[in-house]
Amino acid sequence: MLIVHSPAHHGHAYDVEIQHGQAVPALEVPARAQAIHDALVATGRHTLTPPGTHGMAPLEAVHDAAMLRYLETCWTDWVASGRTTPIVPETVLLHTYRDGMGEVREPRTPAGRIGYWCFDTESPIVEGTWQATREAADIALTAASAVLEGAVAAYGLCRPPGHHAARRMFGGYCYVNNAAIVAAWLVGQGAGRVGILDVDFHHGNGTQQLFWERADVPYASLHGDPDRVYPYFSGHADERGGGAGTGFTLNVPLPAGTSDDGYLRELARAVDWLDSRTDDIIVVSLGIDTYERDQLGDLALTTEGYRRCGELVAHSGRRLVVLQEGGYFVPALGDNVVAWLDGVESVAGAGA
Ligand code: Q9C
Ligand code: ZN
Repeated sequence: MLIVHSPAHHGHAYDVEIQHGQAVPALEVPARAQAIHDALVATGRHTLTPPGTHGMAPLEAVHDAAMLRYLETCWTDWVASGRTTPIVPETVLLHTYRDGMGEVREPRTPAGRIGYWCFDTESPIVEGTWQATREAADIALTAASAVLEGAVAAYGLCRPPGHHAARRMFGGYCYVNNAAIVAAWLVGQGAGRVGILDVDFHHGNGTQQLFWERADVPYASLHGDPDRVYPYFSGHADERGGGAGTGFTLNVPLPAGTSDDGYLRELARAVDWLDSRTDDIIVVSLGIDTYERDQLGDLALTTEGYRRCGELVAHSGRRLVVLQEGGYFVPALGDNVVAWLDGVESVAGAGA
């Protein structure tokens, strides 16, 4: 299978993140993508390629131009304001902040601006964040181009991940939404209705928001129940889309401890749902944080389970753009991604 990757993600690195008010060792680390890369190379069965450049237009099609400008320039402004530590918000804008007081304005100072755009304390920005973010989007678009040009499947080793980034808000280790950028771009290229299957442990709030009112990009997500886990505010089963997109969002919240058989049953339902609303291509937001040993998730998938997942998704007969999202138990990440893609190839053929 074609694997698109870039070393640019190594520049997006910081030591700690703030979880529940505590500084803890960063979980979204370069070693994640390195481990996946090394495992894919070790199979000797995949073709690795660097991303091509696609410019800003595909990003601007889904994100607010002012947010993209912020991401591009914030590190320089932060350093000019005398700070050198990773950018993490002190204040975060709540929707209730200006109740009865009119519109909010984007703050002018770097310390104020971050809390206008970023919704949590776990997504630091450092010097190399923008370059890594740009290249992750280019990785996703390069994988999508290959599929558009005829490949049955391609995998983008995106880091940072993307599915928590919304039109004008980012967080959850995500800065721009790689899967959404690709789906919108594919629609624009004439691919018809493009489905998104999100199997990261966390609900893809950003992706859901971006396509909430669209019938041409159906969105299906399996995730830990937001009544229990991050991102808390979205991903309930009664969220089904709005306006022209009513009925084109499917949320499947899962109980803690869900293991391979239970997960695969729900996955089969979600793939059928998506299949009947998609013309040709499915974009997969592949999170491996559903793994039994993942410290952010509480589901219990196994490496063999991931192989079965890949197989089941490939049985849809849809062409697949598979993009990396989360997954934090580094020692098993490589094996698990290899297993998922093996599952795809066992159905779609080794040339997939
Ligand atoms: N103590 C992705 O997997 N933080 N993002 C949970 C629990 C979740 C994860 C904190 C961070 C988002 C792409
Ligand atoms: Zn996740």
